[in-house]
Amino acid sequence: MRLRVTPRATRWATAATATALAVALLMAAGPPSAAPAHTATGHRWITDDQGRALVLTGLNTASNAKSRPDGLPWITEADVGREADELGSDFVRLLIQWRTVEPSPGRYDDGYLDRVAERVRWYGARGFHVMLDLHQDVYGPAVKGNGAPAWATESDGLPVAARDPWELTYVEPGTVRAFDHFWGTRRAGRDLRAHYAAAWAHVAARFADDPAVLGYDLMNEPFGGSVQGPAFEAGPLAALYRQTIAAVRAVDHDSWIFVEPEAVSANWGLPSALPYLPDPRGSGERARIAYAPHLYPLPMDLGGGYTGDAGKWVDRTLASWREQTEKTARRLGAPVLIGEYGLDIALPGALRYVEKVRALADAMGAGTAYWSNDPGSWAPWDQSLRPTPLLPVLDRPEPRAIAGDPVAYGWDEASRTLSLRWRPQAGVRGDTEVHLPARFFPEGGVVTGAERGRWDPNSRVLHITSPPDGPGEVSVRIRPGA
Ligand code: MNI
Repeated sequence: MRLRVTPRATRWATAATATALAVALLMAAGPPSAAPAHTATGHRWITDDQGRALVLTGLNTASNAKSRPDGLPWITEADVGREADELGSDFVRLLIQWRTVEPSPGRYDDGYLDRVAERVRWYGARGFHVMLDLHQDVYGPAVKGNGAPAWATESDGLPVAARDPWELTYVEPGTVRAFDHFWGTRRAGRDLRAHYAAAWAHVAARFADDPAVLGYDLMNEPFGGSVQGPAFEAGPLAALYRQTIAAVRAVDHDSWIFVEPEAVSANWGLPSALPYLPDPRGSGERARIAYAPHLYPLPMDLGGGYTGDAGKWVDRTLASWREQTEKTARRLGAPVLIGEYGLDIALPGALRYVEKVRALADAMGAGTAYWSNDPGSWAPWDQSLRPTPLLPVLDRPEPRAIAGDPVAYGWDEASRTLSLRWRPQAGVRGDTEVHLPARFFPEGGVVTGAERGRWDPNSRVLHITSPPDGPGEVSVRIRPGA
């Protein structure tokens, strides 16, 4: 399997399998359980330590951490600097691996966490927010995937053949068995979930007081082995999340905890049955559980571009993905972050697709992490670290932090206008900050409306201070300055 800059499947032979799986999952998805009365029904936001709503924009860094023995991504500090200067990211989904956190049962490698912390400092020095992602695909290296250590892989000697496309390795007998033993759904055995939760507690204790670390993505693209759909999400997956949330909260009261749905299904815009997950730090506005699903429309998994009939199918997927994501987020009382979206930018219509996803995220009030920061055909930089045509598309005018309750925001390229509305909230400190790329705002931006803007040419951020006794709603439009 090729894990680095993962190529999508190109053979339509897999379409039948994938469609059958999708139909089976659609039929299996039952009605979600009712939201508890204390769950917020309005839109929730990921907030910073000043209470500002964050619109996070960045890259997944990086796929090659999956396969490198040291479990670290390829980047140096200079690459983080390039990302800040050329791309204008303020967020990173940083991949870490269970195998390198806990190389033998109950023994943690703090040297590894030191090296992760060093990378967190590179980002923190440039004002980024970091989300740590305990990544897995296809369970772990012992069954031809990445993530789990060999000691936590029990495949009962069943075979695993590496399949092309790599996603099919998920359904090899040994891989399914390893997942079943992890989830404890086949027989009583070693409690691997307790190890997983304890490993997270160890990581969270290390980063609880690190101001650059916003939170933790508990498991990348969960897969249920032989238990699928609602039985998996409302059963063993929710149980693992509750156990891990409790373990993290025992050492870290305030960081955001991100949960993902079962990947196959939710990635394609199908329903998730993930239930409400209480946060021990409090309910309603106090809870800091966020929902971080991925977005990979099936026609693109099958190697299609954003064009023709496949393009129409992609548009339908985007609409159902939004509807299902918002439904699940309401049930969870959680803000949304698109933890992954991405594609080979050589595919026809690829750049239009990326613009479309970003506009969708703006309309949903969701942050985005593009997959991925691995130089090559999926990335904003090529193998020589020269910008690809994706870079300017990703570097889009965007609010970063909003000092109140956002109402709406969006970029209109035709009129070169970023519009932004919010309601100031008591107790929220700091400015509203808007990132304005040089491509559209060579001389910075000017604000229309009662508010004043202060342009910082170095960070390319416009700071907007709203009057403390301002109106109920602030509405500004930002246009290129002279
Ligand atoms: O496309 C997937 C994906 C497809 C199918 C399955 N199963 C059959 C369980 C699981 C996942 N994932 C999309 C991307 N996510 C990883 C990293 O998290 C990337 O390498 C994939 O491109």
